[in-house]
Amino acid sequence: MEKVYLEDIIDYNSCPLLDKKFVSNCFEVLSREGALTIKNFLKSKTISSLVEEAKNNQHKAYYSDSTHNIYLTPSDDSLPDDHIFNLQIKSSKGCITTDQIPDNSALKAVYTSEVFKNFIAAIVGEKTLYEYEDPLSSINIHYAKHGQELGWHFDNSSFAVTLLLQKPLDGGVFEYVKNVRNSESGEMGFDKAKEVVKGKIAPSVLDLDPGTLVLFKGRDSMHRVTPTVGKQTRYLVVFAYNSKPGVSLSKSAQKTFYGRVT
Ligand SMILES: O=C(O)CCC(=O)C(=O)O
Ligand SMILES: [Fe+2]
Repeated sequence: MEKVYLEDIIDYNSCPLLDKKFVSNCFEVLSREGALTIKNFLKSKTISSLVEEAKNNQHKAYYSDSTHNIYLTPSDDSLPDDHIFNLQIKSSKGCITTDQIPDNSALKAVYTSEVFKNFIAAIVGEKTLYEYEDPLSSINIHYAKHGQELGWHFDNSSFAVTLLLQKPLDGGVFEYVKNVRNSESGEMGFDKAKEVVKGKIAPSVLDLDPGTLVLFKGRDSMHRVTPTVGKQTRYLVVFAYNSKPGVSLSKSAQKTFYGRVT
């Protein structure tokens, strides 16, 4: 097989991932802002081939239409129905999994490369990052068609790495409010979360173009993606890592996100 070179996929001018100064600046921005965007991370020829690949695999996507609370946990019966903890939010999307992405995809070359893993680890302050043990959860592509959206939520994982491949004609905007909750201290941030949901706190908006890499501290920053508007589906890649080896996504989470378990 032909050898894949990272520098043919990633634009090293926009993202000099071996440059110590660039990496420490990324670390500072993520710590301060709760989010970091790197524009033109992908070379333009990589974007077009990945859009083509994502389009070719879209028919395999599992579409889910669900309601959930902002913490992505079951409701608490001891709290009133109208409590922010029990407020039900709607989300809908299509999703394909690692095993549905071709082995020769540039996405797998980036995700598995030591250089990229070390780059992400340094920015999020981890020593080493590990792939998911199960064959579904490491790389996902999300598809949001007209009207589909991700409602307000906090992630289960402390950080997320995403890569936008195709932007919709309108909508599909990533909005967030940083540090609503403090998962380390156990502060749930009920009052602030209520204000976010009611639109009383203006969220920050990430301006994303195809090829932009995003790192995001989603466990404490509340976020959503507004409904896609128009005929062009939003394509978004999620790279998921763990700070420990041998971790699989729980069977119940696999069922919810992917409609199947392994
Ligand atoms: O689609 C995005 O930009 C964010 C995705 C997200 O928040 C999630 O998968 O939890
Ligand atoms: Fe999220």
